[in-house]
Amino acid sequence: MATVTAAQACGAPNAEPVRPGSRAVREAERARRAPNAPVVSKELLAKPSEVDLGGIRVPTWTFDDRLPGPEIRVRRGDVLRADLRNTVPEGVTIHWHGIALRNDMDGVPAVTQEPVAPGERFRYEFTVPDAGTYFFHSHVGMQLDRGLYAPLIVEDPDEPGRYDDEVVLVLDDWLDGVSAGPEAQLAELRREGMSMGGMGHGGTGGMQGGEGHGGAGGGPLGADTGDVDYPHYLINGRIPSAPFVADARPGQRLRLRLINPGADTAFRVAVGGHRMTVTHTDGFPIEPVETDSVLLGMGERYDVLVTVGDGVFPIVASAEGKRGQAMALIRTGSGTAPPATVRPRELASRTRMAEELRATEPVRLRPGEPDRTHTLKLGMDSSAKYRWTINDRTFDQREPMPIRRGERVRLRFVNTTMMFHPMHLHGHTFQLVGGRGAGARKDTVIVRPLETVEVDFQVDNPGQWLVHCHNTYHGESGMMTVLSCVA
Ligand SMILES: [Cu+2]
Repeated sequence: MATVTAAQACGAPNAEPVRPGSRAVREAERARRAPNAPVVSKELLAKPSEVDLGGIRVPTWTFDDRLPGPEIRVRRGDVLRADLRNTVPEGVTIHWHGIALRNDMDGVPAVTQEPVAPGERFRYEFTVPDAGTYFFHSHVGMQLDRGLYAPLIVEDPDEPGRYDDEVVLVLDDWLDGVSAGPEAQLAELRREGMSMGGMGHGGTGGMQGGEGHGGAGGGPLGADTGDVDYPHYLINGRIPSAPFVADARPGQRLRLRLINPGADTAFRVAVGGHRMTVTHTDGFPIEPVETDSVLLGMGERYDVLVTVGDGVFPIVASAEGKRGQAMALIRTGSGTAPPATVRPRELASRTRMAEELRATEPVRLRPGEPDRTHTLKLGMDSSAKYRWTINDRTFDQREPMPIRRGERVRLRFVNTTMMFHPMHLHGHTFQLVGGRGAGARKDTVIVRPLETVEVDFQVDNPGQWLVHCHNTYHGESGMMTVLSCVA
């Protein structure tokens, strides 16, 4: 079948796609970089490893033998130089999730680079323009559902610092080395189809129940929240019976940086006995709101402030609509640790969704109408067992969608399926449209069953940019496409 180029799709015969290796990409990087920008160097070794989940040892693939991989911490404006050496038996890339970086460092196979072959090295080097909570992960195949992920924290030198200390909490759904590995799990879904594979019982969901919020019953994400029934859920690589513990002092104000690199699980997070104040989502600040819990789709991040009491408190990340949970502890004084199955009452009340949030004034897009709108119909091919599509096409059949530098582009995600899809855009941070205007700035947005969500962004970063469902099983089964900058 003939490939349709972005230029043809655009209808302008002289419009050429801006390639990752093009001069426009190099010049955009030069414009971002301050003359004496500090360089932060990091070596990353992708390797087969055995990790301890808390009494359960499992073989998997890691960065530097750790789960999560080693945290990288830089300041806004720094240059991050990360030298990847790959010793796992498949090609690996690193995607710097949420960072508006130069296109040739974005780590997307078939779009921005070839996977780094076993035994090979690759140097990622780019300016980090925005502060916030991010993470990095391999973007090859099902590797995100192994251990190839780690937090990336970008500090803001000018931030007023309205907190005493911070805790990075990385959530995950885990099966690698326990039950079937991710490739076998995907093969089973393709063999059995969604209704029989994985969750296998129609996804009874609704454990949190009765919010009347979503389009398909159950909790706010609908009745069917996932395809895979995981044996374990983790916070910072630990199961609830041997949890990660954060030590603090009573009365301290903690900034919790919540990151969901899970492959097929949304997490509802609450701190027992505490309310939280949400301050950021996907790295960018919002007008603070109080809540009992936040809900993170795959690929999303939330920063919340908690003023901790005296004692030992659970941070529970409940697998939304599934059985099971992850747990960590905050310990500020004496007290008995709660059991691994503790269900803080904060989980039961209504959670905050992204569309209720407003960007702070400095990070809002200027009010205005889009120059161009692309509709992305999220679908499932009912004639195939497990085939997820955007505009009726899988990734290998994609028709890149043209965008032009300087344009304001609207993406309209139309979900025609009965599952939610956390849609992630590379290279840009969009703004949610609707509500009271000035929606949150994000790079990943939950699109609930049968729902339409619109987001706007300013095309200010030239290149070829992936947009895809961050459910790894959906993405790998076709639900990815490319926004193609044309010049
Ligand atoms: Cu999806």
